[in-house]
Amino acid sequence: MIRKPVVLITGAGGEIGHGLIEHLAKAGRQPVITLDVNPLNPALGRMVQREFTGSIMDKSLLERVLSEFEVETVYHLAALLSTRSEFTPITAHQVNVEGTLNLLEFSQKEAESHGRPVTFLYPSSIAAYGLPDLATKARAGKVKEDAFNTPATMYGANKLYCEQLGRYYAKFYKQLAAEPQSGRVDFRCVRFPGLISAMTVPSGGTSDYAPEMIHAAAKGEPYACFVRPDTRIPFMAMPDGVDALWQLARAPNAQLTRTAYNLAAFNPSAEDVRTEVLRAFPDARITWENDVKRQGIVDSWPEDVDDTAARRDWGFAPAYDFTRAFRDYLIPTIGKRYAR
Ligand code: AKB
Repeated sequence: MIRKPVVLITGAGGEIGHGLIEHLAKAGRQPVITLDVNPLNPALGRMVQREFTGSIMDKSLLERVLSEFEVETVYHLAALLSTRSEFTPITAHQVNVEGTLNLLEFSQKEAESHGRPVTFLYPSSIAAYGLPDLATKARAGKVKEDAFNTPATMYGANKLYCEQLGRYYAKFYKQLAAEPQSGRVDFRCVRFPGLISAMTVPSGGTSDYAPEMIHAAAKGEPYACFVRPDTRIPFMAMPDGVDALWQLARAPNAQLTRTAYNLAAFNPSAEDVRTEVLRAFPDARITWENDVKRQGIVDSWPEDVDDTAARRDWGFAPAYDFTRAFRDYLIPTIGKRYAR
């Protein structure tokens, strides 16, 4: 049987998956296959060559994918986000860590069977950082990749560890074996800020207050923001997030000096987001109702990150700053979405 070269997206029905499937379908370079616990919405499903409905924990399903397809690139997006992971830490570990290990091992086997490295794209997060208090956060400013790697959440710990697992597969896998085994998984990772999409509302994250505020206003619903007005963390418009993954996937390996890269775009306070939402939707009803526990998580994330390495190594350059993200992407697209 001749297996077909494809791109595999796990967690394809999630926020990033939506944008990525559309992006890859438009680029039209390689067929896409997907794996998600839920069926894709039919419009997305039509853009992919094959849709597997199932879990990344199901090794026999991964074997089936391996037997039918030559996977050359993996976008491993499936994960439980930070808020949800705090309620179910063991499940979070299973999905976020054991699931990622399954996908890394799957990629190693794919590469061994077709004889070329598998490019493995992994979205990590600013949750990989853990700043001890607000004074340190203010002093730290733009945090570099190797500083403050002391996450305060299960999700952050899972992401940081999986970054290391990916690096192990890329550089040291079975280093004592007679034949070198590493390098078959070409692991590349970005630490995403909070992502804001006009098309989907996130679920289970702690940076969700910004997208929730915008979507609620567009739907004409009231919104009680669970963080303080002065809360500040990095955010990014979804098209830039999708572009970044796609760009990193295509960068020549020799140019990459790291396996995990910070990405920065804009870092408004929650009050800045509210002000911009009110400019577009003057009748929006946005109030403040602090959730001290979720606030603690957001306070442990940096207020900004240093993305010099991504800009230098593979030309990362986000198209949307705060104002453009709202005026050219979020407001026009969201308006159309809820007008339907
Ligand atoms: C979350 O809030 O858990 C995510 C993230 C910052 O990675 N959006």
